[in-house]
Amino acid sequence: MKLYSYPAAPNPRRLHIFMAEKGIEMPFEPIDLMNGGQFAPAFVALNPMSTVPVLVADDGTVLTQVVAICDYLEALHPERPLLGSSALEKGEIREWSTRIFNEGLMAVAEAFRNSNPNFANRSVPGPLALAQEPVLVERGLKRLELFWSTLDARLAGRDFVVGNSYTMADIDALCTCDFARWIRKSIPAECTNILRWYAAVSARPSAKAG
Ligand SMILES: N[C@@H](CCC(=O)N[C@@H](CS)C(=O)NCC(=O)O)C(=O)O
Repeated sequence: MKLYSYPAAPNPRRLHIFMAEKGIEMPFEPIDLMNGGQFAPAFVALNPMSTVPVLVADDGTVLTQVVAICDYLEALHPERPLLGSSALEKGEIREWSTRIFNEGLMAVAEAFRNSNPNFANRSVPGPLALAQEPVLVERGLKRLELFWSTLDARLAGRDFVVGNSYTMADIDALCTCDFARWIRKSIPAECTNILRWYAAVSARPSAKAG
């Protein structure tokens, strides 16, 4: 098994925190996103979408999605479940992970990739050279405002996004909060539930991954 990654980027970081929580280690090859490593021919042959993380299983199967890699690793290492134990827990964690990804992380990504000069003509990951659209910065920021209020309401009276223990939903929310700093947005002062939760989850040793 081998992992190709750039742990500081928000999507790979979701996986690295997941692995740190479960104590999983594996051979690792860094792909330097800052210097075009994702477009090197050998990596494109592995993942034509030029995104990280990528996991190559022992039989050569290639997984390119954080959720797919986490599903696979959770099945191999069921101890300390991060994707739920009961049927309903699994559903609720996937519900919140997906919402946090779509409504939070993608909102930040939309604002970031359409404004940062280093991403000119790279407003979406992958081989398409798509120009930045200022209107998408505005849209991403509006979506982020809604995300803050959604997450704050969810965390009222709760220590974790789902259930009574730390799960993938917390990992996704933590990575989204930290990614928001890349567009100089921090958790709003009025979101006291998020701030309380963030202080606790960011103090976990696994938060240093990525
Ligand atoms: N859907 C993929 C998204 C992965 C993704 O977008 N990764 C970003 C880093 S956060 C990437 O590889 N970007 C390459 C680029 O910007 O060229 C997943 O969930 O794993």
